[in-house]
Amino acid sequence: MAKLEILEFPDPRLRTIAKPVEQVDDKVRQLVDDMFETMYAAPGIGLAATQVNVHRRVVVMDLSEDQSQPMVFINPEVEVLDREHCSPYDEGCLSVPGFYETVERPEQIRVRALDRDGQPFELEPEGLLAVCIQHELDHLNGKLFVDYLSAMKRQRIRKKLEKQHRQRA
Ligand code: QAP
Ligand code: CO
Repeated sequence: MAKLEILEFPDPRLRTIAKPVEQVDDKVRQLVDDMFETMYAAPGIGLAATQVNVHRRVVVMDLSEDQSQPMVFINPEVEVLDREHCSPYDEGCLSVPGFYETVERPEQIRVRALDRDGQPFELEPEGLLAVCIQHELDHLNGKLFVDYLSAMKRQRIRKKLEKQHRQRA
């Protein structure tokens, strides 16, 4: 197991579009394990491979309080079942540390993905699960929750994070 480095906004590598996983093999399962270790250490509730600079379509999530509900989504696809009904949620992101902003997303979705054994499964998630999987799928497409905010809010967040990165260097 290894903890991986998390890329932070506005790192241009976060804009990479991830490629599908062709075969769910031990190498992919190793990545999944390392992503869980990284996410639990943070701590966070969701992490996409893009955020650890691996540009493959892999997402891990755990919404429980006690690391008891690990979920793996390989090559996830989201189908919006009702475009009209969106719900607001205060989102954060391990790649945008310290910032939470309200984002509206469709609440009725269906998710199809492969699990860590390469078996296909389907979900109709609700609430935070539905929000989180859409947030993570966005990462695989090079999109961040700050992209839904006004240019002014996004710029303010970018400036603050750039300043932190300069101070760290
Ligand atoms: C995505 O985000 C998410 O700012 C997962 O300082 C979050 O795990 C989807 C975190 C909320 C929907 C709603 C953020 C940790 C973790 C921070 C995370 C921070 C430390 C974020
Ligand atoms: Co995120």
